[in-house]
Amino acid sequence: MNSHDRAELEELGWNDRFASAFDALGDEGVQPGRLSADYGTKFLVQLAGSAPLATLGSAIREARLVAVGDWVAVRHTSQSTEIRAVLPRQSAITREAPGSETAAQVIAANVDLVFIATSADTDFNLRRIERLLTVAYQSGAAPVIVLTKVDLNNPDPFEAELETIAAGVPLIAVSSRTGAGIEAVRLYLSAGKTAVLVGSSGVGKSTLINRLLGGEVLRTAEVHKSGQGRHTTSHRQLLKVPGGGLVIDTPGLREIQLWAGAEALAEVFLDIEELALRCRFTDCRHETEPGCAVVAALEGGTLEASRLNSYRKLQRELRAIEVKADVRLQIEERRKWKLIHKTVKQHMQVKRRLG
Ligand SMILES: Nc1nc2c(ncn2[C@@H]2O[C@H](COP(=O)(O)OP(=O)(O)OP(=O)(O)O)[C@@H](O)[C@H]2O)c(=O)[nH]1
Ligand SMILES: [Mg+2]
Ligand SMILES: [Zn+2]
Repeated sequence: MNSHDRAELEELGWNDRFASAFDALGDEGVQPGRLSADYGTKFLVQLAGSAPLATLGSAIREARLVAVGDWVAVRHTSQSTEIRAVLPRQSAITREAPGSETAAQVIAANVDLVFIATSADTDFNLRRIERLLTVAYQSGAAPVIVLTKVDLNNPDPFEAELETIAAGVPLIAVSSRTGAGIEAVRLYLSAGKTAVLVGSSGVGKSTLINRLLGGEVLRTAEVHKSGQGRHTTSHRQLLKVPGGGLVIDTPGLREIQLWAGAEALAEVFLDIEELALRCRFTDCRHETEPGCAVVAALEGGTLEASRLNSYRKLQRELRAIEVKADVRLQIEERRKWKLIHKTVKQHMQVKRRLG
């Protein structure tokens, strides 16, 4: 590969790890490209110098094995372009595939940032943001919350509510109508870095991307009270942002089914996890157990019942999809640490009392 081609691929997110995975294929007849749109049976692939429509090679066959954002090896001739291999992913946003028990569906591959979009209007829903945060943490990409349509309402109360569930997560208030916050979003994008926008249908994901691109590239539509106009974006698409960076538009998820590990859950619900450390029993279910710190916080008013409910709900879902033994192992491991922390704490207390 010449240096010009390499520079072009780097703008698309190519790096040394992808390069060595590609070299390891040992196939002279293929070149690397990034899958930038998924049309079901055809896929747009960005190569150095061109962007042909590709089909799946016989070694891949199933469309669900590739996702927008994937780096692929293609055989490209004047007659056809065929995807021969998918390079190992460095991160992926996944959700449980509809109708399937265990298969995870990849929403976007090789992403560095997840912009969680939520609008400052009646569609605002903290529980949904918690879910999306969990999905983001699980993916290996960093979350950023984007509060959209702030021209419609005063963003302060929305921001205050977000603060209660996502302290420490960057938050940007934007209006694609007035242009407020768009440059702040752009600051998160840099050459070769990929961001994905997720959030309900109609929150203004595509409109925001059009703003970043500086033109009406993506179709957007008004949402009527009847719900019509929802799901305007029908396929996932990766786009290059002028000035650096890449962004993936996704259709508003109908149901973001949780496909996240226990660790991600713990990160989103740190407050509850911390309370749980103070329960008398390490396997406390925070129901009727004596000495339960979670129930105490609930009664004392420092923990919202709705927050505990969504924690419980996510935990149940997690248990339902927790099929892999390694996830169970992680939980066991966490329990062990919890015990250790607890003994250390007790030890310190005893020491303090004696000293
Ligand atoms: N007032 C206001 N309206 C906005 C803003 N951004 C988007 N909209 C409107 O919200 C509607 C939905 O916007 P889209 O960008 O299509 O929403 P989306 O999130 O891409 O929706 P899906 O593709 O269905 O997932 C359109 O009518 C937009 O004009 C904004 O900042 N302020
Ligand atoms: Mg859209
Ligand atoms: Zn408890």
